[in-house]
Amino acid sequence: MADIVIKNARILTCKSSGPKFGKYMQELGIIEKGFIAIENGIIKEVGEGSGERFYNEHTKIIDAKNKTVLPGFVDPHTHLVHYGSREDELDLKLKGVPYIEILKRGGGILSTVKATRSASKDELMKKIKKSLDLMLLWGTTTVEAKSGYGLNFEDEVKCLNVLKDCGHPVDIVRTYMGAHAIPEEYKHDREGYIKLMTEEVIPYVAENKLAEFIDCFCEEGVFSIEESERILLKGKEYGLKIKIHADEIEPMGGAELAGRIGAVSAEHLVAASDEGIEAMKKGNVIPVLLPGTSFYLRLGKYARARKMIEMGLPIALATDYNPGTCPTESLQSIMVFASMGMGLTPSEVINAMTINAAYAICRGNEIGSIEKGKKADVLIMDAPNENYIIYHFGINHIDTVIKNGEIVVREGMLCYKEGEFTWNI
Ligand code: IZC
Ligand code: ZN
Repeated sequence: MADIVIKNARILTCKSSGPKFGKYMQELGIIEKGFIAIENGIIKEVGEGSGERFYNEHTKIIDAKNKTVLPGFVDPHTHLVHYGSREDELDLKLKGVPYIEILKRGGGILSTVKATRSASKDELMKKIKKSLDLMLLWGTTTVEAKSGYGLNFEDEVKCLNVLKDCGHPVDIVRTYMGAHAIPEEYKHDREGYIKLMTEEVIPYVAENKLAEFIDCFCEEGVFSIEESERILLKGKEYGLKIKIHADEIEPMGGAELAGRIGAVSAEHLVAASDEGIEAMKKGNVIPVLLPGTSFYLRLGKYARARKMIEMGLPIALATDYNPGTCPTESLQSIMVFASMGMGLTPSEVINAMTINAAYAICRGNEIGSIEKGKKADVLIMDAPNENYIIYHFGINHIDTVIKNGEIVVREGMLCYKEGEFTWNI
């Protein structure tokens, strides 16, 4: 018997036993008129028909006629935990002052560091819960979240603990990203800051299981290739898995580095070279593309997604939600940039935000598709098909969100009770 059965559904299962690469990114594993039976937070069965054999008097039956049903979105790259905002930089940005120049003047990341350091754990918690509610409302059921606005020992640990303790229905996968910028107090002592990370923070974070991944902003004017390699490999030595901000603005060779040191994913890649893409393929690195950031930085170009797909890579997409270069929690907004900016089809976009995004955070066996035995993270969208979701843009198509088998959004409105969700993955 099932707790919930969704029937009359056009289901995009996104079924796959690994990340979908190359031409397989076109396949959504569609069941035209099917059902999903959910019990104890898990998908018990998926198939054609209405699943009557799973009904009893307690089963909640949801009729999804004329709607599209798909896996909960997975956002594999966000800077969720931060305080304050940076709308005051909009003017500089529009006047053409480059992002890295704003950072060099003590703005950008460093202004968010100031705000984050002075915020209490409670204040940060309140802020991230507001963002997580928005994510849920727009269909995101699992999110990766990086530290990187504390930069000293105490505030990095504070931010990772906020993520760990927040108890929101959206599952959070934590990444330590002390290598996001050199903090003001180490402006003349880069080596001192790198030592703080590699000798004190990384061992503490790993031993206390505060993060599962390590990430580094490998960029001209931020961390060099050599520094990034040293920091990321120290994390690996302590059991953290590697992610890297690679070739976002300048072609630094970050993609090549990702391939060489066994990164799970490399992110951004707007300026990645052919050799870099080749190295990622050889090293089984998942490219996580962030087209909302290209748009918002007014770069005038996007990562070469089509080329990566032609070369047989599995692409994932993320928001990059952060207060500087992409202040949005909405993956549905990112869909439009992925499609209109990079030429991805709706099927490719949906696979990139579900099954491939799940693999980009090493959760491909649990989430990212609608398959028997996986977590019941399911979206019902008020759209007749996948094309419509991108075609009618800038609005929220979510009707219902089911997270871990619980209905948390109904008719586009939040309906979970605070305090009842305490799990974390
Ligand atoms: O706050 O500017 N790119 N890190 C790397 C960011 C953007 C976040 C920010
Ligand atoms: Zn980022």
